[in-house]
Amino acid sequence: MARLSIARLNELASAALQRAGAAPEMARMAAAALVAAEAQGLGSHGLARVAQYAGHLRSGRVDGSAQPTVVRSRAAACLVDAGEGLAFGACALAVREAITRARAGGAAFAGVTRSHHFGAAAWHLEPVAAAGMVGLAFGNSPAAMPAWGGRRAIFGTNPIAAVFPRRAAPPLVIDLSLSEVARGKLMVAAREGRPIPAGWALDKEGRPTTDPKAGLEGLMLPAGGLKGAMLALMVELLCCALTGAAFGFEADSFFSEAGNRPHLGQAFVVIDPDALAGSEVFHERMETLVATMQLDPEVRLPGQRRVELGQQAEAQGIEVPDALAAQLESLAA
Ligand code: NDP
Ligand code: PYC
Repeated sequence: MARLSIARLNELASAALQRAGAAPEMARMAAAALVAAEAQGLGSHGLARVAQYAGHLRSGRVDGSAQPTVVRSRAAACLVDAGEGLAFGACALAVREAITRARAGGAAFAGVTRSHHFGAAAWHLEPVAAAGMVGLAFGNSPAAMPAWGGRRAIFGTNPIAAVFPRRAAPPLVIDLSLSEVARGKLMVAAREGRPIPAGWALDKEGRPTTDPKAGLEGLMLPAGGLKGAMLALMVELLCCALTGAAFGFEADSFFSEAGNRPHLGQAFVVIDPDALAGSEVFHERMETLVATMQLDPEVRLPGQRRVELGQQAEAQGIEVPDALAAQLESLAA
């Protein structure tokens, strides 16, 4: 294992993406998101994605010079075109727009179209919590799960996230894929030669498997069965029907360098508590629920683990497997 500082990892990831063709700002924003995910213990959406994004930039699946722009706009809603670039600049623009519009109108929806992988969904909501507002994020991804009852991959693993700000504590952050786990966890298990628990995936013949490579060739299982499949359907419609983006089944897998420009969609909702019961009431209600949950010492708050790991990584750097560190160095060199 190599221990590298956050600053060094940002330099390496950003250099690797620029070398593959990303404009400096696009590379910087993607690197910051991937390094933060790694720091917060989300290896499935962290440094391992640098090589994947670099491959997509090199093969033309991503336009490294794309400039996200607002292409449609009304008071409480807008649409951002990511221009086939990496997703992070487009999502940041959408979230900034949604915060401004929610401050004026109480709530806002911002969609993103012609986009790519947006990493860990909750990353995009940090500015929402910092602005004292509630945020929701949704994203679709290349098909990996069947519609309920089917055998063919139609929906992505389609993450959803929510942030709820707190006055004297880090926000509550809920962030999950609608498959039993993120597909990236199979990618990490395959790289480390570890089996996966039964119940995460089926092989390409439709049999339950504990082999991550077989699972990557097969299907992911929806979180909680029928209910995860219904939520994944809802995310496809929110992110694509409203924005014009491509459905999961229209996007080629991210796990191969070759393929189409995925044209995925993302959606963000921002709500200002002041427009409803008001901030005082919102914070009183939040703290009452949190305190009640914490009466049980075995309960931990979602998001807490990420904050603790992130602070530890800031202070001590991150341990990166030698092979991954060598891959980053070579992509950046
Ligand atoms: P997990 O199953 O690891 O976690 C899901 C949620 O449950 C998190 O909010 C987590 O909080 C919380 N949680 C887990 N255990 C506990 C516990 N014991 N007590 C309280 N809360 C708990 O997530 P997934 O594998 O489903 O997803 C991982 C990441 O992958 C997410 O960031 C997601 O956005 C991303 N993803 C991105 C995709 C894309 O296309 N861009 C596709 C799929 C996933 P905590 O973080 O604090 O552990
Ligand atoms: O981790 O589920 C996942 C995922 C889907 C697309 C890219 N990553």
